[in-house]
Order: sequence, then structure tokens, then C-alpha cells
Amino acid sequence: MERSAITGTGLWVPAYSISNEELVASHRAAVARWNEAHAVEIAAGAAEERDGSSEAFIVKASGIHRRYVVEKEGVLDPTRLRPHLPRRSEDELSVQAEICVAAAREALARAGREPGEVDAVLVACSNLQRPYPAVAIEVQQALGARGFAFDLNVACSSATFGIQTAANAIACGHARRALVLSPELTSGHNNFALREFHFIFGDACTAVLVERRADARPGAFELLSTRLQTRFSNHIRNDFGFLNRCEEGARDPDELLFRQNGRQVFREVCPLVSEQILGHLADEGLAPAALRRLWLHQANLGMNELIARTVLGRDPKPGEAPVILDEFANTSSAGSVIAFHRHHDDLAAGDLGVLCSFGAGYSIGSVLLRRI
Ligand code: CO8
Repeated sequence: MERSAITGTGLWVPAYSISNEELVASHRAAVARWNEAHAVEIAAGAAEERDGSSEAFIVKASGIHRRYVVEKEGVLDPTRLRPHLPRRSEDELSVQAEICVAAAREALARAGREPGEVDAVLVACSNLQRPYPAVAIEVQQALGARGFAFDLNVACSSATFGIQTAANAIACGHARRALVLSPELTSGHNNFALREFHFIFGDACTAVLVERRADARPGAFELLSTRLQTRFSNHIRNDFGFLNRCEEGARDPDELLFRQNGRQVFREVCPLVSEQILGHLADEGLAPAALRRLWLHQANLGMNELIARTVLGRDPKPGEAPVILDEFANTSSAGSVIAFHRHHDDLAAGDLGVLCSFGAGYSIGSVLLRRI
């Protein structure tokens, strides 16, 4: 069976960034409007008054300082709380395809490859802007790639599950070179009206080029093995879907956006992730001390510190488990790939690292990499 390697990564970063200060000011204005509009229900005990957000809480609870968004004015407008996206005609590239192409071109350039050499395109992310035709097929055409393309969604673990899918295609001889693209436009599906959720997410798109190990050049990362795990949980949920229009009975509109029981997720997911990484290393006959780097999913700083400490058996040294969530917030499946993209140049040939995602499902994916 052909082995595979990550030979290049790319990152599309939106042009706009929102600070906690800006986001909290917008949230407070929106809450004041909401409480005023619902004053009668609140007085009658039929609705609960909403509380405004706080910058101090956001930094302390999550480690997030700012986030990028595809469009800023609409998100910050307290009467709108979502991005403005001009509608595009069918002849134009869709927004998600456009950002995929940008990230893919960077990954290809870093690997020294041409789009025509790619024979599989996977778009792997939490939210897709339409069910069909697959965004991946649109990207395949826009790039001029060959072979086949499809979309897949495993929420925050979409990229790692996509990397394993790409490696499988290479191992079986279905493809020689596959792009795994994660166009995470979380601002389209985040609930900016509720203080528990409004600060969590940011937008970005990543690209990972997976090639046959035999075709990889020095500096690439050999994919030693992957581990995937899923376990059903309702603690992170989004009920938006094509059957909404058929449902009888009223639904709370907030159920059609991202929602979670964050504290429960924190408690349940951290041990699952640490156990998975430790088990994955043990299966490979490796001790945690062999790892030079942990590129973890970027949802919460406390979560990453706890997981790194449990895996390494000590506090991580600076840079051992790089953090990008302070700048990007949670970019869902793009997060761990951004950490990898930004923090791998200093590794030497033979160095080992684990790229690990975790999120809704629950879903956990770990990818063991060795620099060539
Ligand atoms: N400002 C001030 N106070 C606040 C705020 C705020 N913004 N938000 C909450 N509070 C209050 C609460 O109301 C609560 O008050 P009280 O004690 O009076 O009830 C108090 O602060 C404590 O609230 P929490 O218990 O919720 O606070 P935590 O310390 O648990 O922190 C976190 C909340 C930051 C969310 C934390 O629990 C966390 O990060 N958990 C991990 C979650 C996680 O990793 N989730 C992964 C989800 S991502 C994913 O799977 C991808 C989905 C697809 C993407 C979709 C894109 C939209």
C-alpha cells in the first residue's frame, strides 16, 4: 500500500478582524434592543431578560482576543448580527469555492505542484453553503484538477477525517495527490445574539495537500498513521437542515444555529482526546516524550493546556502546543491545520508531531506526522 505525506498547506485569512471590545459593544447594543422589545414578556415572566457580554469573561473563559470574519459591518450591526454577503449568480464562483481556491493555490505553490497534478479534491468543513452540486466539484473545475471531488462534514474534525480519507484514496491507488480544503465560514451560522456563543467563532479556510510518500520532497511530513473516533452527543448541536420546512410544530429559531453546553463539552471531551492521543502513540510504540509538537484543535485555551499537560505528563514548553485561537478564535476544522501551517518550519527531519481535532459529534481525529 502506498504511504502518504503532507507536502504543502495553505491558509486564506479574511480581510476583516473583530476585537472582543468591538464584539461586546455590538452585543450589548443588541441585548438592550432585545430587552426593550420583549419588556412585556419579561415583566410577565414569559421571557428572561438577556445579559450583556463582557471582554474580561471572554478572555478568561476562552483565551480568545479577536477573530477574522468574511464581512464585518453586518456582524457588528446590532440589528443584523450576521455578515452581509451579496448574492452571486450561478456563473460566479461561490464564496466557499473562492476561498478554497485561494488556500489551495498556496498549498500547491508550497509543495511545488500544479493544479493539474491533483486528482482528488475534498471539501471538508462544518457548514456547506448548499447541498449540491458539491462545492468540491466546483473547486475541482476552478482549479483545473483531475479525478474526483466530494464534500464531507464531521464538524470540527472534518479536516482530520478528510486527511485520512485522502490517505486511504492514495493507499488504494484511487488518487496520487489529494487536496483537503476546509472553508469555515462560521460567522454565517454563529448565534451572535447570545452571550454564551457570540465570541466563540471566526472564519478562515485551510488547504492540505496529501501526496504519495514516494513523491514527497525533504521538508514534507510523512503521515505515519491516523486515528478517528466518534461518540454521539447532543451537547453540541445545530438543527438547521432540509427537513425544517416540513416539520410540524414551532421550533425555537436559536436551534437552527450553533448551540452547545460548553462546560459539559469541556469536561467530556478533554479526557477523550488525551486518551486517544496516548493510545495512538502507544499503538505506534512511541512515548509522549518522542513528540516535538501538538497541533491541537483551537476552541479553548484551557482545554488545550489541559490536554497538552495530560499527554506530555508536564506543562508544555512555550511553542510545544502552539496557540492561534487568540487571533482566530475557533475556526472549527481549520483550527488545528492553521496551528500546523503557522508552526512547523522549525522542526528538523525525523521530528514527530500530532495534529488533533475534536468537536461536535463528538468527533476526534489524530494524525501522527514525521518530518522528512
Ligand atoms: N460574558 C459574560 N458572562 C458570560 C458570557 C459572556 N460572553 N457567556 C457566558 N457567561 C456567563 C454564563 O451565563 C454563566 O453565568 P451563570 O454562572 O450566572 O450561569 C457564567 O458566565 C459561566 O458560563 P459557562 O459555564 O458557560 O462558562 P465556561 O467557563 O464553561 O466557558 C466556554 C464557556 C468558553 C464555551 C467553555 O465552556 C468552552 O470553551 N468549552 C469547550 C467548548 C468546545 O470546545 N466546543 C467545541 C465546539 S466547536 C464545534 O464542535 C464545531 C461546531 C461547528 C461550527 C459551527 C460554526 C458556527
